[in-house]
Amino acid sequence: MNNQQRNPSVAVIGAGMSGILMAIKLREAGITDISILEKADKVGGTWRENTYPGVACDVPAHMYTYSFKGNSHWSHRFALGDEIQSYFEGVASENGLAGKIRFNESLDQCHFRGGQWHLTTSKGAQLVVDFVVAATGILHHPAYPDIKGLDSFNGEMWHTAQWNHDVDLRGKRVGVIGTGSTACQVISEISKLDCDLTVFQRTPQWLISVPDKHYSEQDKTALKGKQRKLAALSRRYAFIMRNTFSKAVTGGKLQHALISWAAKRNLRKSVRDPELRAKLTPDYSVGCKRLIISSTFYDAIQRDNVYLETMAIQSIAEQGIVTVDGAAKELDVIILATGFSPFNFMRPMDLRGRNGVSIDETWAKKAQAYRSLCIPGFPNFFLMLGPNSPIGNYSVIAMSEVQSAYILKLIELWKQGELPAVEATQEAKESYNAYLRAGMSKTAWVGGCQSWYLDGDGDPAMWPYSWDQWVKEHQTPVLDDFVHEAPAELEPLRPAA
Ligand code: N01
Repeated sequence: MNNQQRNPSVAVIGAGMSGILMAIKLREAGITDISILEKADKVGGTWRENTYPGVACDVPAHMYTYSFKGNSHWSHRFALGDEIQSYFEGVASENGLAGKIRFNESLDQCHFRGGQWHLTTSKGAQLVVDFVVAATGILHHPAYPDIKGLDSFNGEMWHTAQWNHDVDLRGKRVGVIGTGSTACQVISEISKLDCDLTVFQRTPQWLISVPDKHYSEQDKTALKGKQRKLAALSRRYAFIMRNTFSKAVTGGKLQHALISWAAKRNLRKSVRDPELRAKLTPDYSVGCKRLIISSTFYDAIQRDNVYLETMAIQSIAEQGIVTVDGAAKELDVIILATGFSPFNFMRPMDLRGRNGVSIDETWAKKAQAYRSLCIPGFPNFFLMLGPNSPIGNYSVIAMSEVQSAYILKLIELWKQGELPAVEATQEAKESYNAYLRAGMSKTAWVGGCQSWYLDGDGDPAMWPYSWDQWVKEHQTPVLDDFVHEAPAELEPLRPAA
C-alpha cells in the first residue's frame, strides 16, 4: 500500500527537549498534522521540574543545544537550570510551537486499534492518529528511598525534583540523603547558607573537577548571531566529551586510565583530612556509577557547617534520622537527593499495542526495545530516549537528534509503502539486545557498583559502543528488521487525504 499522498497524523507526548525537537523535525519534513500533549503548563521537561539550588547541566552548555540553534547567552560553561529552561522556551516559541502545545493535558490511554492509535487525554479528549512519539524522558519519576518511617518525620521533607522554595534553609538543621550528581550540586549551593548540614552518604562517588568558566558580556557578544562559530564550539566540546568521558566508560583503556587518575588525584588534592578522604573514597572502578562533574563539592563537604555521615540509615523518626549505630540526628528539613526511577519511561500511561497487549505485560520481565525506540507489538509507536539510549556523560540532545532523524526515515518508509506499519520484529529486538549485551562486558558500568544505569537484572541499560557507532547504525533503517505483512488488525488504513 502506498501512503505517499498521506500526511500522517502524529501525536508527540511531552514538550521537553526531545518533544520540542521531534515536533520541529516533523514539521520540517512536511508533516503538519501534529498534536503535542504536555502534562505541565510549560515546555522544558527536566529543566522545568528541577529547580533545586545549584541545578546546572554538567555537559558543557555550548554542546547542550540543538545543532540548529546555538546559544550565545550562556553565562557559564556549565549552564544553570533556569538558563537552559529559557533556551527551550525560546526555541519552542521561535518555532511557533508554544501556541500549538496542549498544556496541562497528559496522555492517559493510548490503544492501537484498526491500524491507528486511539488516545484519551486527561481532559477526556479523544484523538486518533497514525503515529505516536513518546518523548516522555528518562529521569522524571522521583525515586523515594525505601527507608522505614519515611512518612513519620515532623519537619519538612521533599525530593530534589520537587523543591520547596517556601522554606528558608538559613538557621535550620538540614539533612541531605544521597551523594549523586544532583546531591553534589545541591550540597555545593546550600552549604553556603548559614545552616547546619548533614550529608547522608550510602556510597561514595568519583568526581572529576572541570573548571566552570564564566562567560563575560564580551564573550557573549563575540558569539552573538554567529551560528557557525557556535556550531564549531559545540563540535569541539562534543569531540572532547566523546574522546574522554564517553570512551573511558565504553572500553577505552587509555581514556579510562586517564579519567581514573584525574578522579583519584582530584580527591587526593582536594580533601586533606585523611579520615574524610577515606570516607569519600569509592571501592569500585571509576565511571561505574555516572561520573560526577563538580569543582565545588569537595570544598562544600569540608565547610565547617557540613558533616558527612557515612553510617547507614536505619530509619526516619519524628525528629530526624536514626543511623544503624542507634544515633539520632535531629533535623528540621530532610532533602531526598535519591534520584529517579529510570525504567518507568512513558508509564503509568495505559499503553496497549496490537491485540490489546499492555506495555506492562510486554515489559514484565525487562524494558527492552529495538534501537531503544521501537517495541514489537506496538506498531507506529516510537520511544525517544528509550531503553539503552543513554550514552555515558554525553549530551542527550545529540542522541535525540539522531533518533528523530531515524524516526523520520521510518515514517518515510511507511509513506512510500515499504512498510505497512513501522513495527520491529521480535527477532530484531532480541538480536539487537544480544548485541548490546555483548558490548557490556568491557564497559565501566559492570565495575562492581549499584547505579541507576542497571536494570532489575543488574544489566546496564546503556549504549555500550561509541558515539560514531550510534550515528552509523541510525543512518539507514534495516528493512528486514521490520514486520512486512500487514496483520488483519492493521486494516483498514485511513483513505488517502
Ligand atoms: O540520582 P542518583 P541523581 N538510602 O541515582 C542515594 C542526571 N543529572 O538525581 O549510590 C541512602 O545518581 C544513592 O546512594 P547509592 C545524571 O544523569 C544530571 O543524583 O545508591 N541513600 C545516591 O547517592 C545523574 O546520573 C545533571 O548508594 C540513598 C543518590 O541517592 C542522574 O540525573 C544533574 C537511598 C541517588 O543518586 C541521577 O542523578 C543532576 C537510600 N535508601 C542529575 N536511595 C546534569 O547536570 C538512594 N540513595 C545534567
